[in-house]
Amino acid sequence: MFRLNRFDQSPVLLESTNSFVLELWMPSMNHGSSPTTVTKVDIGTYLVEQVFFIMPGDWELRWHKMQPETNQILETLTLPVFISDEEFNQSSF
Ligand SMILES: [Cu+2]
Repeated sequence: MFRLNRFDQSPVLLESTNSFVLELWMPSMNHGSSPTTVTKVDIGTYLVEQVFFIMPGDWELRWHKMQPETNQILETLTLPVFISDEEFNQSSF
């Protein structure tokens, strides 16, 4: 589960009329992973499933705020995440 908060302490709208998409991207190799699914659980809380890091290394979680009618990206919050060999091996079964 992922709660969207801003690191700079700027206020976050309690309710958003936008939809959200989480893109998994590996910048060093210029590829992503299969699309995730995002489901709204509560105001400001979203459940993300189908999150598959297909290899270890440096990834980016690109959290896109979408305009629902046009499906246009309005804003992107990028969070770096490192998947170690150990974590990768533990997650594949
Ligand atoms: Cu890669």
